Amino acid sequence: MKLYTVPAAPNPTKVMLYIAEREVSGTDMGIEQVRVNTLKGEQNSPEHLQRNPFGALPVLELDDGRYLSESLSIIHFLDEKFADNNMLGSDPIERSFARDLERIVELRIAIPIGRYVHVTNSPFGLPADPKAAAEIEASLPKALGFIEKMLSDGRSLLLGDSVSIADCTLQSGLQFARFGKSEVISDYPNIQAWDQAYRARPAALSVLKF
Ligand SMILES: N[C@@H](CCC(=O)N[C@@H](CS)C(=O)NCC(=O)O)C(=O)O
Repeated sequence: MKLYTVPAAPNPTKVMLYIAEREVSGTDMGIEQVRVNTLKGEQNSPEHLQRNPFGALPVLELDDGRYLSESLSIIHFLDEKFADNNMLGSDPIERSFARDLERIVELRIAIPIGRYVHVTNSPFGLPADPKAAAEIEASLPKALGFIEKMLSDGRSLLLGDSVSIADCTLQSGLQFARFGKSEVISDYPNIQAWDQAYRARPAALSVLKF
């Protein structure tokens, strides 16, 4: 299989962190990672549009030549395909809580951070939009406060002591904030501590660039 991806972008990073975490814990998925340079617009090349007509990353090319083009679908596919020692586990309740928190983190933190970077300091050179930036600044504290409170019991990772897909997604969003020089967690000491600890993990060290 091949993963078409790009460093620093949140959705590709989420999948790269998931794969790296699984590799560190002993699962070699044999996935070749192929870089598509979004700063050069390669995601809109005819070659990539044939993989994903929406011109986005990541894309997982299966061995039969078909493509999965949504980051979470890719993670769920890999977690089911390589089920031994998988990240989501087999308990329906634990799996559901991990998925639930991942959705909260992506929809309420990672996606708004992605938009925030693009309206304040876009790597694609998009025009600044102070009104949109202010709206996102106003919306983020509710979700960040929720995570801050969750971490206040001293747990090392978002769902306890085992890494989850929510950790991968939160770090992918926070890396993009660092890439875009957006300070989003300075008022949240528990999230800062989580961030430092997560970034020291071997999987994170092998994936993160910022
Ligand atoms: N819902 C998709 C979103 C994919 C997406 O928007 N990827 C971004 C990078 S984080 C991208 O490829 N952007 C390039 C572009 O929009 O031109 C997923 O979760 O994979």
